[in-house]
Order: sequence, then C-alpha cells, then structure tokens
Amino acid sequence: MTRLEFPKNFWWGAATSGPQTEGRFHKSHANIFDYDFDKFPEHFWHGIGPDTASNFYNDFKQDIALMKEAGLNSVRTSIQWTRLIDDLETGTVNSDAVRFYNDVIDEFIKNDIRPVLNLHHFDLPVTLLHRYGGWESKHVVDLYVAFAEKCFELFSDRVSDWFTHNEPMVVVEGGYLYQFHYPDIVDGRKAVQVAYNLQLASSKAIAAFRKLNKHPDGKIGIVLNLTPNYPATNSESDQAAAHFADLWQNRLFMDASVNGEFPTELVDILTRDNVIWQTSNDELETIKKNTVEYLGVNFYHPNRAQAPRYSSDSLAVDWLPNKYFEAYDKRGVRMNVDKGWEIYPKALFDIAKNIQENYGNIPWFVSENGMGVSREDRYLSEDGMIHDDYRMTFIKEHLYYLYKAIEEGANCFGYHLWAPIDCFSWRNSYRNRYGLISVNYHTQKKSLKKSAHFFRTLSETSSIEISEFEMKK
Ligand code: BGP
Repeated sequence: MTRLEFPKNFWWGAATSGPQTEGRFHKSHANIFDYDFDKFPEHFWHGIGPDTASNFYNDFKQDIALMKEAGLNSVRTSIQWTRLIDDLETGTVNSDAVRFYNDVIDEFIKNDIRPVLNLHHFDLPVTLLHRYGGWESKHVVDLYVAFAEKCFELFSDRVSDWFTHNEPMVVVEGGYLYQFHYPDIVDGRKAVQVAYNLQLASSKAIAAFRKLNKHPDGKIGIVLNLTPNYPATNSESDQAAAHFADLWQNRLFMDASVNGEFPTELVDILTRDNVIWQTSNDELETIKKNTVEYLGVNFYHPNRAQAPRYSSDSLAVDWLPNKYFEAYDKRGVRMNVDKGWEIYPKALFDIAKNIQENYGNIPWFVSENGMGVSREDRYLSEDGMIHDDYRMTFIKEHLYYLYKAIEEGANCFGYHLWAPIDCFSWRNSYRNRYGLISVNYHTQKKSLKKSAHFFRTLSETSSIEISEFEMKK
C-alpha cells in the first residue's frame, strides 16, 4: 500500500445544482426541464420529474449537516434563475428566494463548508426560450447578465467562489444537436450561435463580477467538461477527426474563457462552412478582456473519435459538427454499463497536463467526477448501509492520476465528487445514483453510504492509501 498525500487546504467536496436538488416549491418560473416534464412526463425515467428532487428547499439544514458528516469542506450548488428572479424583464427579485439562498449560504458557513456558487446549470427559464429563442438571442444573454448581477449584489459579501456556467457545451449538444435536452432541436447553425452566446454571457458576467464583487477573496471562473478526445487509430483521418472534435468540444469554450480568443482554426472552418456566429468587435473585446481566474473541470469519461464513415450529404440537416468526426466506442474497455460511459482514470492526468502545458497552468479543480449506477439498493447491507465500494475504488483510481499530475506541477486545488446526495438527474431522473448520501425518493429519508465515511477520512487526512492493483487500472 502507498499513501498519497494531497496539498493542505485542498478542496474535498461535492457538487450539485439547484434544479436537481431544491424541488419546485415556491418557484417563480419553470425552467426548460420543469416545462419538459409538465408537457412530456414520459421523457423522464419512471415519469419522475423535478417537482420534489431531493427536497433541498425544505431539508437544507438537515442535508448540510449530513454533508458535514461526510467530511465535505466545500460544496458547489447553483442559484436558480427561475427562483431568484420574479420579473424576467425588469429583474425584480423574489423575496422568498432571497431569504432561502441567504439561509443556505449562512448554513454552509456555519458548518464550515465553503459555498461555491454557479449561476447556470442548464436551467434556462422556459419563457425566455419561447419568447426569444433562448440562448440563440443576445437579449437573453443580457437578461442572464442582469440575473448574475443580482446574485453578486445579494450574496458576494459571503460567497467568494463563483462560476458562470456548468458545462455550456452540454447545453449546445443536448438542446441543439443530439436531442437529449429540451428544446431537442437538431440544427448545427443554431448550435454554433448558442455556443458563442453562452461564451459571451460568461464573459459579460465576469465583467459584472469585477464591478460588483464585495468579497476580498472573490474569484470567478467557468465549469467545463474538458474531455480529452482520443483518435480511434493513428491514421491521419482519425487523428484529424479527433483534432476537430477537440477544437469544437473543448477548445471553443476553453480558449475563449482562459485565453480570451476562440481558436482561429475553428473560426476558419466555421467561416468556410458559412455557419459562423454573429459577432461584433465590441463583443470580441469583452471576451478578450474578461477571462476566468480559475476553472472547474468536470470529468466522467474520455471521448474517442474516428473519421466519419458516411459523407456529410447524409447528415439530417445542412450542417453539423459531425461532418468532421464521429464518436467511436472502443471495444474491450471498462464501462459503467448503467450510464454507458467508459471508465478511464488516466484521462484526468491528460487533462491536467493539457492545462499545465497549453493554458498557463491556470488554477483549477475537479468540479465533478463520479459514478452513478442504477438499482444501488443491491449494495444495501444488513447494517442498513449502502456498501458502495465500487464508488470508493472509482474515486481512488482517479485520485491516483490526479496525484501524479500534481506531483508533476499541475495547479489543481481540489476534488469535488458528483454528488453529495443522490439527486434528480435530468431525464434520467433517479435512475442512476451518484451521492455519498442516499435518498429514498418516496420518503425523502437520507442516509450516509459507506463512501461517505471513506470521504470523511480522505478529507480529514488529505491523503489516501492505494494498492498497487488500484494504481494499475
Ligand atoms: C454532468 C452534469 C450534472 C449531472 C452529471 C451526471 O454532466 O453537470 O448535472 O447530471 O453529469 O450525469 P447524469 O445526470 O446524466 O447521469
């Protein structure tokens, strides 16, 4: 056995989001998932929607006490635009929402847990989609910035750590390319504009933060799913496919957020294909000037790409980024079969190296990592506890590669698991469980899993013991 010592003051925590935990109690507006559920409950696993989620709106004190027991020293959640803002045009706030978020922040601080707040976790108010086309619209960008300003004015006296979006590429892919989030559109041109507008919104929110932040240690960043894209083979065509996929999936937001510019190569391709976003010199200047101070990196699985096997004429619409690459499922790899995601911990090392070598070694943390399985009650033991040893192994294997990267100089300051408590997971609802703490969604009874005790030791000692076997995976 080897003991791996992590830096002191490392963030040992977990991440979740407002729409996945709070429930819809007293909410002013419906977000796109609330609306999707109201209209098409069949889109959701077992017809279970976001109405109650994990009842954080009512249970937050008890939930935060459980998070404390699990040893979390930092927790990310998000402020729901659809809860905080009553009038989406004028930006008047909802007083119950202000009371709720103040109470939540104070409760975290009372428990010595650093609150980390994100502003947008896929949860656009649906009215803005129907009225203006959602993220296709620059007016919506400005309404988002007004919402962000309210958050900074109200809460930045006590909250030092802020993030503008969670995984903006998932908004693009889910809503505008691959139909796994409402509005389920397939339109590459719209997807390109949505991606640009999300970046613009992030940069404008950062500019607002610099004016309004009240915290002496206040910082702002973005959470990206910065997933390496490995070519299926060493052939030139597969390498070109993986290169484009990397430009589109990773570098679009990463280069703009960290370096202040979109990759020229990507802009050239989109221009040549006549699908480039509408922009202006002023907007590009805003993006240039308002880069992030740090980054959150979500990592679950690697991406693999191969050259498209069919001509782009066979695409369902005029243009899709898949003109240049196709997802490749490698045979014989380790899989989380419940989610269909490959398990490849070494990718975390590759991510760290990429940030170190290509992005000035900007400070970052693992803002989501984790493994959700279905029917987790199969691990329920006679002692009444879920013995999720598989989750502990998954965490250890990833921490091993993170440790190696830190040893080689990676500027990583924390590790957040998805999620502190089992939560509502979009259309998958409660199918796959990710938490250190389990939820019975019928009774809302919550209990620590075995991994919560493991995580507490990890956090208290800032170190783990790992076997040769676990290191080799
Ligand atoms: C990330 C999201 C989270 C969470 C997680 C697990 O991409 O940021 O919100 O949902 O994935 O995925 P899923 O809920 O689809 O199982």
